[in-house]
Formats: sequence, C-alpha cells, structure tokens
Amino acid sequence: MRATPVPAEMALAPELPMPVTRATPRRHFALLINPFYAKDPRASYGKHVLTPTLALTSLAGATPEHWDIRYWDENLLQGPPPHEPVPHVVGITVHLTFAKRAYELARWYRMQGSIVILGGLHVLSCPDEAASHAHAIAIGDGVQLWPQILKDIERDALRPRYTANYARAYRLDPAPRRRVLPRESFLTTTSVIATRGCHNRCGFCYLATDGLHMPYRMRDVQQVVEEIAADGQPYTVFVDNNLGSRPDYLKRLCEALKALGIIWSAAVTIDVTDDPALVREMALSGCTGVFVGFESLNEGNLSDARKRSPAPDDYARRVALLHRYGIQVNGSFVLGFDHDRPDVFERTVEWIESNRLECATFHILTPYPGTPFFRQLEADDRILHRDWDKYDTAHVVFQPKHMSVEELDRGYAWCYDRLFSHASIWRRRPEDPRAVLSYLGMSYLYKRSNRIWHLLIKHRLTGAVWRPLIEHSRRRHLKFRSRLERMVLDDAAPVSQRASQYVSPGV
Ligand code: B12
Ligand code: SF4
Repeated sequence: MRATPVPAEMALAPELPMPVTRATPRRHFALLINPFYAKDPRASYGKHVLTPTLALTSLAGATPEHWDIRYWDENLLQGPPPHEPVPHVVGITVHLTFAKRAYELARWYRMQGSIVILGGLHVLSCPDEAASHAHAIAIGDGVQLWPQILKDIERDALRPRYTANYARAYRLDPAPRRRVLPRESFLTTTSVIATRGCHNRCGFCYLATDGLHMPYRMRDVQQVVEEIAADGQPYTVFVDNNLGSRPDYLKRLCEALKALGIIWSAAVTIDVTDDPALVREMALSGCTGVFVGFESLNEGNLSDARKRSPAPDDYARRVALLHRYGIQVNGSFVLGFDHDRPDVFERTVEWIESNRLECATFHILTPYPGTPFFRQLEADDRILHRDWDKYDTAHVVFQPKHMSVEELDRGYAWCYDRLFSHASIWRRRPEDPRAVLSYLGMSYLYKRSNRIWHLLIKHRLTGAVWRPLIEHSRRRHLKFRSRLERMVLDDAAPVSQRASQYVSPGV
C-alpha cells in the first residue's frame, strides 16, 4: 500500500487571520485549545477522533462555575480557532509535536489582548522555552493549578510560573467536563482515566522526564463507573498509561464495569496475562481490545530500556490467551533501538502476522527531551536536530547504531505498507470464521480509509457513521459474554470463540 497524498488540511495548520486588532476581551471567558499537528499518512487519520485527550476536559471540570468555558480542537478541521469575542484567557495544551503551533497561537491571541497560559507535557520538559511564549506556564497537574491561575487573573496577580506535583490523591479531582466536547466529532467522548503512573520506568518513556514525579494513583472504582455511565456512550477508551499496573485494582474495576454493559479498550503491559482469570474477567466486563507496548522482540533492547517485561519468546502464548477471550491485540513496536539491525522490520512484521495481531502501531524510537534516553544520545552526539515537529515517532531524529537514518526511515514505512496490505490483513484474520467479517470491516474502515476519515472529520460525521457500528459490536459482545460466562475455558483450551467488533484498540 502506498501512502496516499495527505490533504492540505491534514498536513498544515489553518492560517490565522491577520492583521489582528487589539480588542477588549470578554471577561470570564476562557478558551481551551488542543493545537494542530500534521497527520502521519501511513497511520489512520481516525486515530485522533478515536480518543479525545483528557487534558482539556479535565481543566474544564476544574473551572469555577462563573467562568464561561469553550473547547477548541484544531484537529477537527473547522478552520482557525474562535477569536470573536476575544477570550479573556486562552489555555493551550502543549506536546512537543505541536509546540511550534502552540506558540504561534499564543502569539496570535496575545496580540489581540488575551492572557495566554501554556501547560502540558512539553511545558514540563522544556519550561524555559515555553515561558517565553506565554503570560504564565503551568508545570505539572493542571487540575490543581488552573483554578488558582484563574483566581490570580481575577485578582490581577498572575505569576509567570505555577507548579504542582501529582502526589495528591487522584480521587479528589473533579470529573472531567465532557460536555464541552463536540459529541458528533468523536467516535466516543468517553475517554477515561482510572490510574496514573506505571509500575515500569522505561528510559524512553515520558514518565522518566526530569521533574515528573508521578506516583501510582488509582481513582475509586465507583467514581470511574459513574463517570462512564454519565456519558452514556456504548464504548469507553481508558487512556491510562497502563491500566494493568495493579492487577487487583483492574479486577475490582472489571467487576464494577460488568453492570454497565459497555465495551472498552485500554493500554496494558503484556504481564496482564500472568493471570488467565484476570483476562477472563476483562472479557466478561466488556474488554474488546488492548493496546500492548511490546516495544521490541529483542531482549537486549528491553533491558537497555529498563522495561520489566516477560521474555519476548513468551509473547506469542500470551497473545493467544488474549485472543482466546475475544480480546483483540494492537501491538506497539518501537524501531531503531541499539540492538536493531536492518532485519528488524521483516522479523517484527512476520511475528505480528504469525500471531495474527489484529492491528499494530510502529514508532521510530524518539528521544523525548528531559528523559535519560535523550541525555544519553546527546552525550554520544547522536541527536540530529531539535525540530520538535518531527519528534512524532514517524521521523528519525537521532543517529541509529546499526543502520543508516535512511534505512530506519524506509524500514518504518515498509512496516506500515506491509501491515496494511490486503495480503497481510488477510493473513492476520481471526481463526474463528464468524469474526472474520467484522475484523475485515475494522481493518479496511479504520486503517485503509484515510480519504473517508478526512471527510467524516471535516463534516463532523464521525459520531453519526461510527456509533451504529460500535453499538452493533456492543450487542454482539454482550452475547459473546453470556456464552463465555457459561463456558469453562482452561488455559490450554483451543480458541473457541472470537468476539467481533469495529473498533481498533489504540491510543
Ligand atoms: C489520548 C492520547 C492521544 C490521542 C489524542 C492526542 C491529542 N493531542 O489530542 C491520540 C490517539 C490522537 C494520540 C496521538 C499521539 N500520541 Co498520544 N497520548 C494520549 C494519552 C493516552 C492520553 C492523554 C491524556 O488524556 N492524558 C491525561 C491528561 C489529563 O494528562 P495531560 O495531557 O498530561 O494533562 C495534564 C497536565 O499535563 C496539565 N495540562 C495539560 N495541558 C494543559 C494546559 C493548560 C493551560 C494547563 C494549565 C495545564 C495543562 O494538566 C492536565 C491535568 O493534570 C497519552 C498517555 C497519557 N496517559 O497521558 C499519550 C501521549 C500523550 N501520546 C504520546 C504520543 C507519542 C503520541 C503520538 C506521537 C503517537 C503516534 N506516533 O501516533 C501521537 C501524536 C499526536 C500528537 N501530536 O498529539 C506520548 C507523548 C510523549 C511526549 N513526551 O510528548 C504519550 C505521553 C504516550 C506515551 N506514553 O508515550 N495520543
Ligand atoms: S510500560 Fe509503557 S507507560 Fe510504563 S514506563 Fe514503560 S513505556 Fe511508559
């Protein structure tokens, strides 16, 4: 499959109307913005509308009632962000891949008289860079900082820098305000977070960023369930770094989710399969897919990254266990580690095919600023540039050890081309013939329909088109669950049932 040309709207941020005049901002009107980033033509454009980030809905939930709050996601392709009336305050979330755009927006709103606050992952890792673009920056947990910032603005006592850690009990956070999201523009608005942190501390992960101390925290199971029920959607995506970090918690969560009759997906590490009974509980509570960070099939790479993981030669058995309970697997693989040689691409895709992973996500190894991995590469003089736009895991930004930059770049593209070829999609079909049709539907609609995704997003049809498919999946899954409940599956039993569904587990 060749990557089709990217429509301009997917590649370039909307132009900001110029010139602008300074106006009197509307008091107590706060605008929250998720900036534009260029889409990777090799991946699905649907990915963005599958999982709304919780950064801005969490801030909205923490906003005092007397503030008017509006949400704007530039990736929904509705043109430049609103500026009439001029907002009193503009809060922008900043990741490194869209830092440049965030700064451009900050400048534009400042010219018009708004007070601009920047927060998010990139502000935490590069605070000095961000500070030069804003009236104030928020480092760390915005749920604690945002109300304080608004209060200081009202008192005319805004400070340039606010800092909060993540030590506070998670259950104290107010629920995210999801009603600010344009419901029709997302496949589901129920992205939910139940736990914060992870039991691992991989050197390349953003959780290893200097100054980010994120102790493991869990929200009350009941709180999570109420939030999901209140949003009334058939499908929930957990955006936790690793929902399986504490198996006892996950088990309690699954028990509570059963009553909702929803389907859900989440990111977990593969050790969630240590206990087959837990995997069964996940399926019985509606889990239809997991996003698993396998990262690499090479043990040397995993130990260099300090990832505590079961041995790669046991991955296949574990994937089969998830499949046995009807749980689809979207494997995440990082390419370009120091033990990777040019054969890594073919070996990885072959493994994915022979284990029939329904989906996979490839990432070129990317050193995030502020992590031990970035420092290591910098010390070895292997960082090629600091053009953060390209730190999106689709571009090579460092010198690989056992291959050239071009080889890594081409190998990454080859992996996606091969994975989404007709032959590979067919090779990975479920063994249960009853699940093949919806698997094919999911593979073609989700991954091979970027032109359609562009139109759906632009014309705000995502919800209208996808929700019936999701509802269909949910109903089928309820039937699957009631069969599963009656069946006694032992660990070695052959695959007997595969649930079918139209959503790809992937965050
Ligand atoms: C949902 C999600 C997505 C969604 C939506 C992204 C979007 N920008 O809209 C989709 C699926 C599209 C996506 C895509 C990608 N993602 Co993503 N994604 C996530 C995920 C799972 C959840 C985000 C979330 O809701 N977090 C919960 C919120 C509450 O936390 P938060 O964002 O940190 O916000 C808090 C603070 O930072 C602060 N804050 C944030 N913004 C602001 C603004 C203001 C004004 C203030 C005051 C405070 C503040 O307050 C918030 C509350 O405490 C995270 C992992 C994670 N669990 O965080 C990865 C994550 C953010 N993604 C990541 C990556 C790498 C990507 C991709 C590059 C992957 C890929 N190759 O496709 C793309 C790139 C897209 C992009 N450029 O953003 C990395 C980022 C690493 C880094 N250092 O930047 C993460 C951390 C995953 C990881 N473990 O590596 N992603
Ligand atoms: S297991 Fe995943 S979330 Fe946890 S530290 Fe490693 S990369 Fe980060």
